[in-house]
Amino acid sequence: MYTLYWSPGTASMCVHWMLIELGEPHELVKVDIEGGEHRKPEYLKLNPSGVVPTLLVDGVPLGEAAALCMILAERHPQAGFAPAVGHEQRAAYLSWMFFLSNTLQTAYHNWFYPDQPAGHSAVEAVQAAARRRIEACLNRVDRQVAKSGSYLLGDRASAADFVTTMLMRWSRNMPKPATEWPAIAGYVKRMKSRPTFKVLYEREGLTEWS
Ligand SMILES: N[C@@H](CCC(=O)N[C@@H](CS)C(=O)NCC(=O)O)C(=O)O
Repeated sequence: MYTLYWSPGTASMCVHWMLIELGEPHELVKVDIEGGEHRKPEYLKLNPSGVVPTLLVDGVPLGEAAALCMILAERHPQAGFAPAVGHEQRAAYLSWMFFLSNTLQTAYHNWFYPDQPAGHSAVEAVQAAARRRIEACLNRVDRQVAKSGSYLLGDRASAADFVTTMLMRWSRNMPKPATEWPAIAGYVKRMKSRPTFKVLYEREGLTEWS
């Protein structure tokens, strides 16, 4: 049994999606980010960074969306969402997961929360830098999916694809959305055609980019 602390369309989305894909029993606890619930002491006890998601795994609170997807993939290997240690795609899998989480996701964080790095006076400069960085990352993702086949690592979906699709979605209202990159557009369409995507959207109450 898992418990996911989540908020619609945020970094919890890839974890939620994987829970649905895996068919594992889980409880959902919605966190009201706009109401500041993620900064309250009770939530900070679970996630000291004060962000969503948090996943209770056997009662232990864990954070970091990409890591949570990796943990789920490894706990349920029958789904084949993580190349096993020694598999030829293992190194690429680890490398992409860190790139997605460490480089692309952090650039998005600056785009969506531009006052956080240096206050309100620096918002424009932070957003301009974040946009440049996001678009450079999208160039890389586009080149990768153009050469790799159906999914990020090849012909088989992995945890990296749930993280990637979520991150592609986040650009939908940006000046140049990810779907303007040709290979990403086909990739996103493929991922969105998974029946679980519809379930995820309904559960999170999302309508846009559907
Ligand atoms: N590195 C964290 C980042 C999570 C994150 O930034 N979550 C956002 C929502 S997408 C959040 O909770 N933001 C609230 C805030 O920063 O105040 C992860 O991957 O879990």
